[in-house]
Amino acid sequence: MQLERGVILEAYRRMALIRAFEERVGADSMAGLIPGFVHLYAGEEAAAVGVCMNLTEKDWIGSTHRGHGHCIAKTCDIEGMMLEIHGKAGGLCGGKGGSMHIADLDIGMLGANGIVGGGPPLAVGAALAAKRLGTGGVGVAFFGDGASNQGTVAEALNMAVVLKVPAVFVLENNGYGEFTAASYHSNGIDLGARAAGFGLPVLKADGSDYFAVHEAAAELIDRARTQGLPGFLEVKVNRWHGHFTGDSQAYRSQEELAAARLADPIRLLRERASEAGLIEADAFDAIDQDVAELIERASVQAMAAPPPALSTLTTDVYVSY
Ligand SMILES: Cc1ncc(C[n+]2csc(CCOP(=O)(O)OP(=O)(O)O)c2C)c(N)n1
Ligand SMILES: [Mg+2]
Repeated sequence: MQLERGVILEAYRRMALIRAFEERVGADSMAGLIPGFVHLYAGEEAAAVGVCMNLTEKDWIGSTHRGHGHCIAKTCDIEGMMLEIHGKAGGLCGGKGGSMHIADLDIGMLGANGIVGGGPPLAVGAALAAKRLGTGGVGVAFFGDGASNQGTVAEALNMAVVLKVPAVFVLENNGYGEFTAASYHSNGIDLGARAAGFGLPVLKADGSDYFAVHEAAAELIDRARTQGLPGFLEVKVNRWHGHFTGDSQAYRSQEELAAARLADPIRLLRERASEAGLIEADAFDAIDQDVAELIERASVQAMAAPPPALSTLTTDVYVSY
């Protein structure tokens, strides 16, 4: 572990923010206070943060329907996200997108995405733009094991290799596509091997281990940035909640759910940093306190905020270039 104290604290802050955000949004969704579907990212925090701590605002990410964690890891504004999820004016997309369509192009967040497998082609496009414009930026796509069966993903992997663009594909393998286990939907095969078949270098990391994800992602992102070449990272993660809030997960055993909770990426980061004598408990506790206050404020504010004005109904429908 060679990371600096400040980097680890920032990683912890982003992971703690994701966890608290998701627990609050989950509770509010179950109470019927949030319109539309909500897919929670809790348990997978080290994946988004381990990757995004290697990125800057000139880099782009494409996300998924389970996108809140990616947004927070890429430093989207928390209050703007909460307003957006509640469908309120002042939300990051004017309150018209909701949970699955949070985007912030100013900081390289191309958007959560209701289209499974929609992120990888966007990231290839962003990587191609970065190459042509010479920005030094990288395009990163997050997608799931279920998405890896989509043709769009295969096409994106192939195009990234053929066009030699700085794209990094991050497969978040949580073992399920909705309610169907990967053992059935992909016959349990090694999904990273598919990417190797397209000629991409493939790394794998334990998605509960922030340090492992950060290190593997750093290698691929650095290669993309300096050599302009694509790479593929598979992280094994645990989905703590159901596919969406309200899914009772009757198709998973109690033992499996308990094991998923044991591999808590936030607790593991804390323990590793404490054992290494790098960070004392007080510093983590202070972050937890800040995070709790921010999430409470954002949630209360979002619930009290007005919806978008009727006069804006037909704006934001098409992009003006
Ligand atoms: C093109 C498309 N097909 C199907 C769906 C319905 N759908 C939503 S999420 C999902 C499963 C995605 O599984 P995975 O990619 O593993 O992501 P996870 O939910 O596990 O994060 C499906 C099939 C969709 N949204 N878009
Ligand atoms: Mg999945």
